[in-house]
Amino acid sequence: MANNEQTFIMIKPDGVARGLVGEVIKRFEQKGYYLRALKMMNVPKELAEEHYVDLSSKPFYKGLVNYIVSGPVVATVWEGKGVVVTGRKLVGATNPLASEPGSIRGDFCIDVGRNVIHGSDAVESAKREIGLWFPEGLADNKPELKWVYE
Ligand code: RTP
Repeated sequence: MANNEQTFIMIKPDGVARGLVGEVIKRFEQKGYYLRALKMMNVPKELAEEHYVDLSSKPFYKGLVNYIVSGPVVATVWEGKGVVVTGRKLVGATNPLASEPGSIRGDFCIDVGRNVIHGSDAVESAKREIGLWFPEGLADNKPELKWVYE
């Protein structure tokens, strides 16, 4: 398993407004994952639509896009062994009422339409999303992580 696997994690507008940015970053950092990129931004509607294009036929799609563009988000890329699957565990189940306590959604939210955070669901979707949110590319001056891996 590659130590340089990447995932896209976005703190949604409710997470930013509620002051949960530090909490999210803390949880990924304390696990040992490396914060590879981070930016705070207002989301153009076209970007929100493209990010969630697979859900465009769902009844909640319009509301979902409106939610994502409603305020600033924090877009991040995290790197490390198994970060896609383990990142989803740190994030928790889509519906916060079904998310395990100890996960971010399990600890900090209630409604599926205000579930604080997004995490890529597969390595391939992570690649697509990182390309979409960071078209400028990622800095390549990563430090050596010699205390995390054997
Ligand atoms: P995300 O992409 O945000 O990490 O969420 P996910 O993979 O856990 O869930 P997905 O099924 O891809 O849904 C994307 C986002 O759409 C909103 N949603 N609303 N009202 C509803 O029934 C409903 N279902 C999903 C949530 O914000 C969910 O995270």
